[in-house]
Amino acid sequence: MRHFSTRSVLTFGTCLALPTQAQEIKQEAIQEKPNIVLIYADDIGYGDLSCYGAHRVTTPHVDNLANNGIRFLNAHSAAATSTPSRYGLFTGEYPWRRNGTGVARGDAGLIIKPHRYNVAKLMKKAGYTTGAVGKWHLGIGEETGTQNWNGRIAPGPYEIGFDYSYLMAATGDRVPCVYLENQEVANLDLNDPISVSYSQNFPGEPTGKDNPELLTKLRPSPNHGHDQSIINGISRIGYMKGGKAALWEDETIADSITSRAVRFIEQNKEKPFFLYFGTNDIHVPRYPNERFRGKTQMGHRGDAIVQFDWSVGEVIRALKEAGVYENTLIILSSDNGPVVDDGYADEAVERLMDHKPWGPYRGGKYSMFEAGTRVPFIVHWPEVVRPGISDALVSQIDLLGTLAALTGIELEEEKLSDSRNQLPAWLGLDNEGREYLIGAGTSLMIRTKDWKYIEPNKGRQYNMLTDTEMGNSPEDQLYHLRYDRGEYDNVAEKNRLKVRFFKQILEEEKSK
Ligand code: NG6
Ligand code: CA
Repeated sequence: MRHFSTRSVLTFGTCLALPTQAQEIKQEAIQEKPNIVLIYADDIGYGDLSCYGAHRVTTPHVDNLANNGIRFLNAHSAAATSTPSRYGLFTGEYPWRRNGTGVARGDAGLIIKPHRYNVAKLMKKAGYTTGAVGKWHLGIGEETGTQNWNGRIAPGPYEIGFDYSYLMAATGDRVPCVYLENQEVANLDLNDPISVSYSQNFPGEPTGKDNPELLTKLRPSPNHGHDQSIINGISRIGYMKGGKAALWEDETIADSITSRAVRFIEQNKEKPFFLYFGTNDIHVPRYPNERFRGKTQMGHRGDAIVQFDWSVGEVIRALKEAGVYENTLIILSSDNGPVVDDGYADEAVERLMDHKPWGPYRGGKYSMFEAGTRVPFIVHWPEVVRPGISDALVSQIDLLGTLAALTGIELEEEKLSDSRNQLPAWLGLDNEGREYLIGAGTSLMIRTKDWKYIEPNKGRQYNMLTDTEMGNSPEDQLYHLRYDRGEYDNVAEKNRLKVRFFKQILEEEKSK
């Protein structure tokens, strides 16, 4: 492993002091305003990519970014599920500070309020054209359940700073199963209007529960719900009616959203742009395109990883064709850790073999243990970043502070919230990163580079449905991650002082 010995100094607003001979070029690159592309995977675990050790699936495009950028070993999403992670990613505020940031329904109102400072607003201020493509899962419209899906829905991504959007409102398994382009349902026939409900079915509409014979593509796993409206032969969470011409087909979601991401790059290549590209892969229902079927021996889950890698390759190709690849900062990560059975009988469990989606870590999606939030994280910027591996403690919560530093915008503390400038670490010039990072599940936890403390709580310790060890315990839990990355040896009893110290920091953070 290459360790970076030089801690760089950062000067806001003017330039980066980089300790290399190529200093001038790099400063020029920064002053030129690099394009920024944030590729945000869904449910891809620490061990799901070949550059992170997977050998049952090959991800050449992602690996290429890793090999020519910085691959982080200790990087975290803000939470172990999607909505809170995305909330933290964009706002820089720990999601546990804010009610209403849990996994959002498909008809949730906009969760990031228009007055809230966030990454899109920052990038606009810095003179960028901003785009959001793919999975959103941050709500849209004023209030939950009040949207009229047959007109423009606001507030939404535009009101918080995105010039362009092409989005799935929530998740692949939640209605409405349509794309929203600039906050209007794409391809909608107004003679066949859309209605959505999360409380009751519409008379005469089939459901997975009552009409299992109509489930032609996937069935829900027993006791996992997912048995409401049937769209494209797959039953979902929530009820919807109408909008037939606008419905997505699961097997072409990657194609649809990737083509919009590519088009955004082509159309904006002349001026600096910020693109958030949230993939649907590898969230359930996993139903990859025929082109990717059988590319792994692991069935849909493995093939969806290959499909994700293809999407990454298309974005890279578009950047190259637009002539902006060299001066584009690409950040690739995932919203939370992996889950194998997340509610559809897609054979992910049966065909997993010796693949380890969670890498060497305990837990997974939903968990307070490491695999819940320790995710792949790659920073690639040919003009500036020297390839390497970093074990700095980095967090997606720092996107706001880091991009503010990069674009030379000074933010007041109130706007920064919990976000910090971690540009030196993200560019591979500082191998320490954050002093600590606070996460949450049923209770709070604090992680330093080497240690982790989880507050006692009464949450269930094991989720049988998803086969996840949740990391909850009525006792204090303290793990020395450097020697015990699997979190099996709780050393809280032997280190009462340390526990007290961590508790104190948590109390201070809670009271902020
Ligand atoms: C859960 C869903 C799961 C997934 C998750 C959100 C059930 C039983 N499970 O409630 O399938 O949709 O929510 O995943 O309904 S996330 O990655 O978007 O956070
Ligand atoms: Ca997710």
